[in-house]
Amino acid sequence: MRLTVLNGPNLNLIGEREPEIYGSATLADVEADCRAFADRIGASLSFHQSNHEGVLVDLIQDARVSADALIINPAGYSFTSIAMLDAMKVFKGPVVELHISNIHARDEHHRHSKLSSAAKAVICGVGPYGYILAMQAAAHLLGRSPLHAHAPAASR
Ligand code: DHK
Repeated sequence: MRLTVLNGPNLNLIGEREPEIYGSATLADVEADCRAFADRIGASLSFHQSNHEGVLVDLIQDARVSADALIINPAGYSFTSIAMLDAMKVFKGPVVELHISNIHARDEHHRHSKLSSAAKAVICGVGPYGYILAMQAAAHLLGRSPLHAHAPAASR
């Protein structure tokens, strides 16, 4: 099982940036936890961050051939990027959209993600642990849940 985790703009600064919203873990801490969890569930992990929309579009396109599931925290591009939405729609496997904060409880600029319509699942408000939940969700949606509890729902 091949998982790709993509991080959008300013997520390279978590740990330093608005810690009351995003917590004290750095993106390197998050990546280390994701790698440890990937090992535990027998997944390979590709983990990236970019501040540039076009780079993120390229990475989403690359995931078509390199990943079985895509986990994406689009950060500020959640609210603006039709280009990322279009790229996500081409990805055939499950897409899990993730936000560290609960975007629904935030100000008007951070409330409505344009990208959610291309996601199979959306996780938000759990803090950096949301990355682990998103990996679990992706494994489950691929029928590879470590818990074998339920079969995934058939349609997006
Ligand atoms: C991260 C950001 O950078 C914001 O632009 C989003 C998201 C929320 C997060 O919670 O991970 O609004």
